[in-house]
Amino acid sequence: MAVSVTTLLGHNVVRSVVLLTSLSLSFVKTVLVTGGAGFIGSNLVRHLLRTPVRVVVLDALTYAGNLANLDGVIDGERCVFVRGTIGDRSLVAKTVTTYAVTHLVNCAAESHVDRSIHDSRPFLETNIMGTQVLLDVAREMGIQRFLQMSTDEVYGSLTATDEPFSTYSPLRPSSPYSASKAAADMLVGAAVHTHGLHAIVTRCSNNYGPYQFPEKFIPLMIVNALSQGPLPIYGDGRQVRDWIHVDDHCRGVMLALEHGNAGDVFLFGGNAERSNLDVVTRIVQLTGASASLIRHVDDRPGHDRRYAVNTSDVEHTLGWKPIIPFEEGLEDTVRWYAEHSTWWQAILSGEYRTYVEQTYPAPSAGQPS
Ligand code: NAD
Ligand code: TDX
Repeated sequence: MAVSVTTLLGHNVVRSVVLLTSLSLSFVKTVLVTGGAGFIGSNLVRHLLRTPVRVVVLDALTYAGNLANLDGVIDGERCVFVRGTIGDRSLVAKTVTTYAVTHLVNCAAESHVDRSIHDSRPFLETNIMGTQVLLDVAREMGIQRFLQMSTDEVYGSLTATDEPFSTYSPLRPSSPYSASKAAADMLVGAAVHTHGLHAIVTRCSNNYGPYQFPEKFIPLMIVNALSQGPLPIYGDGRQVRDWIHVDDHCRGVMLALEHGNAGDVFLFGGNAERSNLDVVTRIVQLTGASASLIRHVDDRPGHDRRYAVNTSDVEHTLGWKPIIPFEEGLEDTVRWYAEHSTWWQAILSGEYRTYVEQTYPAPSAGQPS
């Protein structure tokens, strides 16, 4: 086993494999977190490691995947890293076998709406085809629980007077990103219905917190405000998002993984609807930047006006509710970015890519990638 993985994954991983083949029996649960080097995935890995499980991270390290998000976490024993894409069936199957994976949480995705408008192909490949590969392998290898991390954006856009989304809302995705996520959700449903896979879908509103890639609204605004850069607001800035701290989301995902029944859909939100203008104004105050940095720019094509989530279902079924008030979470997040400028400066300069390629070279041509 270790020999064939050597050729695929390189020496760091092989050391982990050798160590872990002897350790594998001592872990009751081994959770495979795909996309675990991204924003939510890396936060979830930290949450999981506070419980008695082993975690395996499988991540392609796209532009959004950053090993610095897992600094001090990967130890080759309780937390193992494998570089590769969820679209590579043989790699996924090998990873599941090697580490005796029992649970799978799929956080791997192309996640930025604006990028999906420019080029939808990677979204279809990873979010749809990649998810199907994971479902197939999970079924073939008898994985006990599969959790698909999805988004409230699958429900489309609300008007100011609409009721918040609930699990009964119809799927009406409006961007290539949200359409790809809705397609994946339906494939998960099909795997439950047709093959009896124990799979769960979680749909969450807009996350914020540490390690979020600074292309998304809140980290982009914080980073630009801290460096006196422009703060681009799409259109009139009156669009509304429901913001949830990533820690609240991760707590919900852990509960759903443990207590969810096959076919369940859980909807998480922060009960914190704010307009984009309100959020950027608060970030300007917290960073001490000048409000003159705020610039209205062209609107996003097809821009969803409002998202809002009814969380009463999960309060009953999982006993979960968001506990981090938005104002407090935003203040903590601004502080985190101010104290971790080396993290985001390495991203802005592209320096982290060099580190990624040196540490975990991508599988070369001829090998499965
Ligand atoms: P992210 O873009 O920060 O991270 C995605 C991670 O997936 C990266 O580490 C990337 O390298 C990895 N990845 C991409 N393609 C891959 C592939 N083919 N194989 C393996 N790894 C791959 O995204 P995020 O914000 O952490 O979102 C995680 C999940 O949560 C996504 O499914 C997203 O749709 C969903 N979600 C996000 C939010 C949000 O506000 N960020 C809200 C609700 C749901
Ligand atoms: O520069 C900007 N200016 C701006 O006005 C950016 C990047 C965004 N915006 C607006 C667009 C949205 O109304 O801010 C809002 C939030 O934008 P994003 O951070 O791109 O998030 P959104 O499009 O709402 O989608 C996010 O939430 C749901 C995540 O990116 C998805 O992965 C998740 O599923």
